[in-house]
Amino acid sequence: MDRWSGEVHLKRSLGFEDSNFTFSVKISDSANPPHEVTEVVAVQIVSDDSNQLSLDITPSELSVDETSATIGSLVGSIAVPVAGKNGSELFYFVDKNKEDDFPFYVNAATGDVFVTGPINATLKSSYDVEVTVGSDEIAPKSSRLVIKVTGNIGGSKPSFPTDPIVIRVPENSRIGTRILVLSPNDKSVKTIWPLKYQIVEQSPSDTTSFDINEKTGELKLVKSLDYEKVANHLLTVKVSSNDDSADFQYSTLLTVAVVVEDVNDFQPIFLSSDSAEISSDHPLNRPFFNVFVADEDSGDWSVVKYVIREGNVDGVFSIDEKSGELSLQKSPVVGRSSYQLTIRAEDGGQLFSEQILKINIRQDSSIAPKFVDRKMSLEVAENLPAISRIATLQVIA
Ligand SMILES: [Ca+2]
Ligand SMILES: [Ca+2]
Repeated sequence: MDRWSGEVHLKRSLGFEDSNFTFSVKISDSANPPHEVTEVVAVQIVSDDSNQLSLDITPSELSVDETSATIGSLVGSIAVPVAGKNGSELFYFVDKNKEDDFPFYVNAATGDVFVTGPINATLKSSYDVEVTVGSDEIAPKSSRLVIKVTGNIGGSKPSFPTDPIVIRVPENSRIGTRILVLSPNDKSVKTIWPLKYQIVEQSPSDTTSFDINEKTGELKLVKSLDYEKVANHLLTVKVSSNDDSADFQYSTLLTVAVVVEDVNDFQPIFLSSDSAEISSDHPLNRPFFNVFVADEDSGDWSVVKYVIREGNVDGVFSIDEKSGELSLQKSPVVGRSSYQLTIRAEDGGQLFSEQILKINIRQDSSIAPKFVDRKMSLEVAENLPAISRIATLQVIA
């Protein structure tokens, strides 16, 4: 204060953090003794926006390269340029609630930013967070920090084996059997890309025989297969990125063809009669009866072989192994009225059935006409024109 003019000057600059001042001023004149009066002067510090401290962090954007950064890598440092202030008094606080899975750590005292979790530019190329900056003396203020992740964007998309994926499954596979695990060719992609698997279509549509684990891609059997009913199943599987918030979305459709393999689950069933009749003078080596069976399997599992197991006294009868046609090898023993043959029909998978066939011998040498062949079935090719000859039935008079 100038003692003559009364001008009051600042000796140092004031900040927001300074408290208000009061001081007493004594005024006196030159009389002897002087007249005196003391007044209290209050100085109020008024905030001046143009001169307020800036709490914006610098830099406001950091960048990290996924190919070189590992957990613990320093991304960079943020700071607030505060004139005349010791920066170490400031603290930095990141509000992580605004950013799920924020794979970075900001040191509250130094402003150093480190990598603390997996980063992948393909999945997420930018993190945008609020950093709260303040100190014991400065009211906290939010500031925006953007961390960019650079690297191989989109370069590591999952790829899958050949489409369609064909798998062969035996029809007798148990429910719960794991028949396939869908997995990207490059296994390392799996951890970067959390994938979701869904069956979007099954054909035939009325059979929902399969179920897929949404996370693991494990395809399981949930209903019994039956080769005889449905030999081929087609599944359309949607594989997509599991994280809807990721920057880079991925989705593809895969076709899985399930080829059901036949299993020998049917034994031959006799369809022909269990009794036959033959004249005692029937010519030798001429079929007089046709044994036949049905086997609902396919291929070798349905190819049947016929044998006479028992009752063929003196080897009177023979059976054609393939056709099941019974013939006489020898004339029946004179006076014998019947034979009981045990016929076995065995398929290529060694399942079999047996039938006891009673053969009555007519001794009368009857004069009645009779068929030469007693075939029970005729084969007719489709598309044969009408009036085509399909067989000639021969009769012995
Ligand atoms: Ca069979
Ligand atoms: Ca079968």
